[in-house]
Amino acid sequence: MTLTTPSENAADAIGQDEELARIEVVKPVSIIVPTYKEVENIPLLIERVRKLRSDSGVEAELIFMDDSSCDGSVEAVANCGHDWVRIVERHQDRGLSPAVIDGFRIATNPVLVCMDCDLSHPPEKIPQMVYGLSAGQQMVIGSRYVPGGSTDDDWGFFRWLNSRVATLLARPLTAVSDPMSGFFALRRRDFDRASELNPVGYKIALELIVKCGFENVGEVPIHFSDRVHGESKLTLREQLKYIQHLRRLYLFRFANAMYLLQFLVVGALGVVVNLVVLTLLLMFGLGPKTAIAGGIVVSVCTNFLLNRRFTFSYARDRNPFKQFLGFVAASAVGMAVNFLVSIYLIEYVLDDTRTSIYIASLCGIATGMLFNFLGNRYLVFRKRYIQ
Ligand SMILES: Nc1nc2c(ncn2[C@@H]2O[C@H](COP(=O)(O)OP(=O)(O)O)[C@@H](O)[C@H]2O)c(=O)[nH]1
Ligand SMILES: [Mg+2]
Repeated sequence: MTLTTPSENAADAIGQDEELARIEVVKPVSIIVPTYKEVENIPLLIERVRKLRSDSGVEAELIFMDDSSCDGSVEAVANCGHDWVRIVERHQDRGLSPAVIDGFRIATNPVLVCMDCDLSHPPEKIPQMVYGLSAGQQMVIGSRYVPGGSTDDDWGFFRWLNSRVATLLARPLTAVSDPMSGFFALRRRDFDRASELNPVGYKIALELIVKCGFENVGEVPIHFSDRVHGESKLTLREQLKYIQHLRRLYLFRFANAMYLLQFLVVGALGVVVNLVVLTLLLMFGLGPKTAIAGGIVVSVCTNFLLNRRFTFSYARDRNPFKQFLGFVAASAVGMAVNFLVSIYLIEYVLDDTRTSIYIASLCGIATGMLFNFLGNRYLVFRKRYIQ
């Protein structure tokens, strides 16, 4: 392993000269670059990294993780004439994040860097990022949004807003100002400790921050240049996957609160279903008791399906019929309470006008839902819930 001292430039740029004395090494770096149809950019990035190596003394290997672009990328790397550059052609589990994770796994150096191939991210910032790691930070992000960071002028308002809203949605997970960045560095040993990596879409840095439990994340300002060659692969579909990704990360970080929240949201939808069915049955001339019972039965079924699909989705692979029986058994008390409270209110407290039936039904739903939740919380889904 080759160890070199950090460059003076990096220390100056990060503004922590006094700390330089206690920083001993800049470790060799593995730069992982996910690529898909980037043949024009590959030689340009190799040249930038070659210059970085010779100017800063940082020892770096450069690994392109290519998802079978078949556009001459493999040949471009083979012909570059540097033994510190290689390309891995992937044929399975395609996608940006899986490519980066695979790249980190095969990297040979103790510092891992991820960056785009399109020259949006300046490799010249890598020494400064590695310096941050040496100074104790767990991850260092090349950030557009810290003082000194910037983006090209032709970022339209909607692109800017999109990025900002995405960042805001991640705020409960991390206070980092640019967790959407695809340019970051971390230690290999921290990556190896990450549990259950399961990123969907593009936000691999956010995935690592949450799954590695990073609290000390540094940010280095970068100028984010728009790509000149090739096209962005960030489609609307990829952006929608972000919502799915966020849900998983929130579940990972705030498991118990998230289960409860989802159960309540499903319950609230159940109220709507219950009332719609009740209204329809009354319209068809059925009596209030039958209509209330019908609303309860239908909403219990939809609640089961939604809870199985979302709230307790980890249990989706289990037998649905058995689960339904368990759910019904656990909810039976809730249903009975719902029905009895509604009937009691109509018969003894209110009257049987339409408004009274609605009020009685809502009171029944609220009490029944409480029993329903307790039954599921402490019976059907008990083990996982407590974990
Ligand atoms: N291996 C692999 N790389 C990808 C894939 N999609 C995008 N990339 C690469 O990931 C990096 C970021 O993608 P890009 O299209 O620039 O996204 P943007 O910067 O958000 O517009 C680029 O180097 C792409 O070539 C993919 O499905 N597989
Ligand atoms: Mg890009």
